[in-house]
Amino acid sequence: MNNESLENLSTESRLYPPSADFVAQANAKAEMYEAATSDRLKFWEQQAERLSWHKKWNQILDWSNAPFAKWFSGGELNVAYNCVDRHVESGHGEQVAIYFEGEPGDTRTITYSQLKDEVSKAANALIELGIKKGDRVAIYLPMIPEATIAMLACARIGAIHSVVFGGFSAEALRSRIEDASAKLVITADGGFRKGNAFALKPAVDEAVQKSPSVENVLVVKRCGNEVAFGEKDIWWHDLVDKQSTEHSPEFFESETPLFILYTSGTTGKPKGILHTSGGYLTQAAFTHFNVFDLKPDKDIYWCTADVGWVTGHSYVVYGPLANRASQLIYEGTPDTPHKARWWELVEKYKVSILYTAPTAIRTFMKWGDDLPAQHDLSSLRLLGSVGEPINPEAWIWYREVIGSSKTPIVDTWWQTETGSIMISPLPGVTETKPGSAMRPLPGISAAVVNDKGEVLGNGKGGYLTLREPWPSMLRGIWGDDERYKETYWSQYPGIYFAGDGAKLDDDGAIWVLGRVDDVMNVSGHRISTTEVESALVSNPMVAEAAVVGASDEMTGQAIVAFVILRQGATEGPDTVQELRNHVAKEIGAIAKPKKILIVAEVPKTRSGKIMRRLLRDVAENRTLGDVTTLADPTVMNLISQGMTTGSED
Ligand code: 7RM
Repeated sequence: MNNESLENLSTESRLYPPSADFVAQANAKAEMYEAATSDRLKFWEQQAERLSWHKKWNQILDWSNAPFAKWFSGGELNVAYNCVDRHVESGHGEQVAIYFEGEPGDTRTITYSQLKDEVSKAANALIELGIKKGDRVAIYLPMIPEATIAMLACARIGAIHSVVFGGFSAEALRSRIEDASAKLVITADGGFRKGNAFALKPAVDEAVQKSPSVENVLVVKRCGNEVAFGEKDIWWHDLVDKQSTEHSPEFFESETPLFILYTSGTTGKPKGILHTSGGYLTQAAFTHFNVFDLKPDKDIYWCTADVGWVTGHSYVVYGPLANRASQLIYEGTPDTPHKARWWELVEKYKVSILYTAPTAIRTFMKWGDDLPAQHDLSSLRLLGSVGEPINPEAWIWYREVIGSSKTPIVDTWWQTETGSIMISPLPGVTETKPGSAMRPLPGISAAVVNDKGEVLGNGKGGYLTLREPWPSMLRGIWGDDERYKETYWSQYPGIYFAGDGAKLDDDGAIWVLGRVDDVMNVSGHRISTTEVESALVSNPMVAEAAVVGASDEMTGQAIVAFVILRQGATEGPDTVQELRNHVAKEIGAIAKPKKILIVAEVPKTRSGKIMRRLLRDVAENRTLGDVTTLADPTVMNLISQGMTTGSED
């Protein structure tokens, strides 16, 4: 690795202090930073107390077997009890936990008391199928309430869930079932997406045929599409509906595994990221309460992530339910039946907190301001972003067009591995800069370092590291302790390396620049793809940009940009030249893209992250690498065709 600090950085001087009104009511207080600095473990111990424990812990943190942490060991709790039963016991059984809206427009409203009944019945059903503490259950479902219910039912009986995103293939499902030796698969006949029923069961049938560990398949009827039924298959309604609503939760030791979530690694084999109970729930609940400023009696919260991603685990299921949120779950895509569906939902449910990804924000920017303008979005009081660096211009658009120029924006940096948000503004406390995740949360110790691991000061760029264990950290990679140590702890011994590049500005605010392999080297200058993308998006014609470094004989790497124009902007003879000059003006001549292609789409993973690897293949005229994880594999054909006609000078 080369740590030469990032040069020619663009500067962002706009500042957004919290409003006096927001400060007056905010959950988070500035004193939290001092409290956590003066006694970090005591701070986390206090956060653990927001949960209900059956037995108190003996030790806050046991790091004697680093990098395998134990948090709150000796303590006992039930995660599902914390997310459901205790709210009913405290008199909130009639509060709505989930407002469900299916893509076709069907709706369900589930109160905490009903959720308790459903989770108890599902837990009893799992027991009837012979599922015991420690068994692995694969969940392959659309975004319907049963996804949440199935996860909580596993948690309730101490089984470990492994949610596999419903958009993944039979082979992706099979390899995950095999790696975890799952005994049960919970799925549905299908789900609704883009106006149609898409079948899930055939992929499960194919995967299960080659998975000897699977004893049963529990099938939710969602779409009513025709499905083949074999001897392992059982309808959810046949088994779950007849169960008793009574189930007494058992209490499990704090380090009891809660879930495995697979994430792609540098090799082909996905990594099963392992999370456990007490520490995970503590930090998920703490961050959800403070970063989203949740007021359980007033807010309608909506996190648009699928439960197939970690964001869906921590901020659709565990964090919000532990905090007794009322939340919206929407099954479908944002453009069905029309491109204002999300804004219609915000108006209909009076959503007050919205948490989504930059890719969605940039898509809405491209679709134009008139769609959100058709709806009353005045219920929104806080907006969040996650998944990728958010370009300053997209941040400003989000705040002005969606947030009526009033709402705070929390740009939250974290990973599947970190389990919960790590770096983010605290609304009501932090003065934010558009595009920066700002500072580590109280209790979190992060630093930007050079390749020797030396901590860098303000104004410098390097690698993002986490210096101290945190409660919701991964406890390892399922079945592969060596890979865990090698992947995260070998770059800088004793310190967690996140794999992201970051810079500190002159005030010490953190700007996450994306994965380190997304940093280009042009004539010896390290330039981040994110910064060039943000410069492009700051031009009013541009909705989205994806930038890669292509090998170049003269300069080592040359900058190639793929640009999507905003609705209404048309490409003129000078557009490409104008955009190149614009980048030179924003960042410096060194960052001027050698080549710019105007395209209709860029390749993205199903969770919305740009796949620069494929764009590099195109830019370097190579045959395309693996496209199986792309949300839409056809976009690559269009881009490759454009490459041969694209302009260059
Ligand atoms: C939550 C999630 C993790 C990677 C991470 C970063 C990137 C996520 C931000 C971000 C800049 C952000 N988990 N990332 N959030 N980059 N600013 N606010 O996305 O495991 O799927 O991905 O995502 O590169 O390492 S994840």
